[in-house]
Amino acid sequence: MTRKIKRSVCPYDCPDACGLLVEVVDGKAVKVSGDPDHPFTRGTLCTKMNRYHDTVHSPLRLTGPLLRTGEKGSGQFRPISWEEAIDRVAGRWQEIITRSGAQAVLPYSYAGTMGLIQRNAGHPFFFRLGASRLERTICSPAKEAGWKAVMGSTPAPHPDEAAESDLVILWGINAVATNIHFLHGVKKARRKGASVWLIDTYRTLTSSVVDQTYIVRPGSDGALALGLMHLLVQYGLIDNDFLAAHVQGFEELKEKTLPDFPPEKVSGITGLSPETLESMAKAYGRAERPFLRLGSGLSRYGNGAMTIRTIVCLPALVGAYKNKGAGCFTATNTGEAFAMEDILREDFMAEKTRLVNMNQIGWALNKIQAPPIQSLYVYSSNPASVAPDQNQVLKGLAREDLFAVVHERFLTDTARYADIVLPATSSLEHDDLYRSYGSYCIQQGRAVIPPVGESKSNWEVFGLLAGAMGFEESFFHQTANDLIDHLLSLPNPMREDIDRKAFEIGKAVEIPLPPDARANFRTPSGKIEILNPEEPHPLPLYIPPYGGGEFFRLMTAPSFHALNSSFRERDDLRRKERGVFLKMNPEDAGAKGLREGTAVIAFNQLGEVPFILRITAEVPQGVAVAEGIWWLEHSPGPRSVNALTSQRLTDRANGSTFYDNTVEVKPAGT
Ligand SMILES: Nc1nc2c(c(=O)[nH]1)N[C@H]1C(S)=C(S)[C@@H](COP(=O)(O)OP(=O)(O)OC[C@H]3O[C@@H](n4cnc5c(=O)[nH]c(N)nc54)[C@H](O)[C@@H]3O)O[C@H]1N2
Ligand SMILES: Nc1nc2c(c(=O)[nH]1)N[C@H]1C(S)=C(S)[C@@H](COP(=O)(O)OP(=O)(O)OC[C@H]3O[C@@H](n4cnc5c(=O)[nH]c(N)nc54)[C@H](O)[C@@H]3O)O[C@H]1N2
Ligand code: SF4
Ligand SMILES: [Mo]
Repeated sequence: MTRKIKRSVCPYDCPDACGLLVEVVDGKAVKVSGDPDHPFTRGTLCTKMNRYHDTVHSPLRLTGPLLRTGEKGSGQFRPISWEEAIDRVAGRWQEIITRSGAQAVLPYSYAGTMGLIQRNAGHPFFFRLGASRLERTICSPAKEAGWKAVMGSTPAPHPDEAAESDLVILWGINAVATNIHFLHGVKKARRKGASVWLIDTYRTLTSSVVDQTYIVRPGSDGALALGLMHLLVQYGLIDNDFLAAHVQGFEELKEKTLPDFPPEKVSGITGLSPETLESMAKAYGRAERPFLRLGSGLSRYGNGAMTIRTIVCLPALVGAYKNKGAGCFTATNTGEAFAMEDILREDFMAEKTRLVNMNQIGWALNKIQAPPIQSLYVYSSNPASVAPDQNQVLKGLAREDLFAVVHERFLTDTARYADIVLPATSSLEHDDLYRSYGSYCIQQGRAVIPPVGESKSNWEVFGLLAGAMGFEESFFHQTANDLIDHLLSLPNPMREDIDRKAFEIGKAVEIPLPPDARANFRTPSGKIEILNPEEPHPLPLYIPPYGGGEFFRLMTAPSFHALNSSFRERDDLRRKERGVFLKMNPEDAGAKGLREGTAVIAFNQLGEVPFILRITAEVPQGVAVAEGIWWLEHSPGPRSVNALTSQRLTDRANGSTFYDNTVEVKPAGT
């Protein structure tokens, strides 16, 4: 028996990017724990990853290629060899390309793994093929756009600075579920006397770790920020020296916008009382080091980018951006530490091809465009579950004339619609390079166990497909390790001062923040741009969200026990979650005669979805909450939450609007 402890990295789309210690016995992972030497993980993992070996060695893992034998969606397949699978894919693509051109092929991928190599392995291949391109904006591009409009490419503060703050505001983030290691610094601050607030649309798990939860109406945070700025000016709680030296456009905002946002009006929009708004403004204005941690939920609205942009202006008024332990954290820019262009290889694209927005895959698969999409290649994503407007997505995937290939670890809702399923490795079985977007850590994650069954990594599969398509560029015939070595051989100013020795032996290392980060705002004017002449609206303003015709605003929030549709293979986690629930306020349920624990249907113009009702005062009136994205096989009916979400995009950056939908609710069977 051989027993070894090896280092690895959590590959999931989570800001923490934890370091793992994996105990390997005879080529199998038997235990996974948090790396005590990882600066952000500090030895603890979330509930999902504590038993990652159960995911890696799950009996549900796909272990060989499959060919469809039943109807699309039925999940009936027969095993085939890798050779046959690759021949079939390449053969069918050659036919399609001859008949209609390569743009009839569309890749669909997102963040099943965050590793830079495996995540992006398809980009060079599909650029070289001349396929249609996917606009990958399902997560939070509107949040980035909102930050950028004010702060340009200014780096975020170090997340642990929260420990030095005297007022931490978790704004639209359920950190207990989605950013648990950030709470380390928050708890430290609280022990030293800091106040901690949560601003959300309902009381989440995170409410139990803060001093104050402020419940706002969905999509109203932009008005809240303007209302707080109005009061800061009224109370004289602004930093005039900082504004004069480092901020562009405060006077214009003060003259033209803020007078329109007195507490009474803002109360009407947000649902917070004028007295609450006044006490919030005083506490914020008087705090010495207020630290905002913004989630992405509030950016997934028709007004999402403007909401973030407006909130990002708030710390400028009190000069918080100059102080350690203060300011605003949205995400880190660690991706700039690597030559991404050498991974993506956009230069392989002979001419710019059509761009299809991934949030509108439902329309794209159904709309007859020239050339229509005739083949979809899905990897590292589960669009049948996670993409909005599930009815349209499933209708498109069910098209008999669509040649669908899905490269997956499990037989997901999407894989069930594939003509060919290819088995994917897990992160413990392939080589990669990781960077965190919630801290400044980077880390290598080389394979620690051999592939399960005949599974292959994204990188290997694209190598095989490149060979079958006759691509001769040497790029396609290197290993993932060759590419990692190449990237690490290129000098980069961000990696200059890292602890190289630790990095080379597989430990996580931190990229040091530039010493002048606080004085040097990386915007065109060199100032914080409250007024940004490049924006369609040069000054922030309040735009209402899209909403809809139904009574309840639907919050499609993350689950504590899963990550998007990942981890649904795990019986232990599903048992802990207990079911597919819709949470509603007691008054609302009472008014409709709905009872706790009964089957209900949430519906709108796009579709209907069955849930089990949970009645709870955690949810305010007029809001319904559906946490988590479930596989259909575990759902009470034939559709899951995204049958209720629309393909509409955000105000900037073409992002998703998962939170900007309304529903009605009725008892099941009526
Ligand atoms: N356990 C778990 N962890 C995850 C994920 C998961 O599904 N489960 N998903 C991962 C991914 S892909 C991402 S992008 C991140 C997601 O993380 P983020 O989107 O950054 O934030 P969340 O923690 O999901 O919190 C979103 C919160 O926003 C709230 N919210 C919605 N609308 C509004 C609004 O108008 N105003 C305010 N103030 N709040 C609002 C929701 O109720 C929810 O609590 O987490 C990652 N980590
Ligand atoms: N209702 C609702 N819908 C949402 C959201 C929401 O908050 N509410 N959040 C949205 C957000 S923020 C995001 S980011 C998206 C996420 O959407 P996705 O990125 O699609 O996320 P997952 O559901 O985790 O699916 C990832 C899949 O990749 C597979 N996978 C993992 N590693 C590999 C690999 O190395 N190779 C291959 N080929 N496959 C692999 C996994 O098995 C898994 O099935 O979902 C969005 N959808
Ligand atoms: S907290 Fe996030 S990064 Fe850490 S183990 Fe859990 S999912 Fe992975
Ligand atoms: Mo995301």
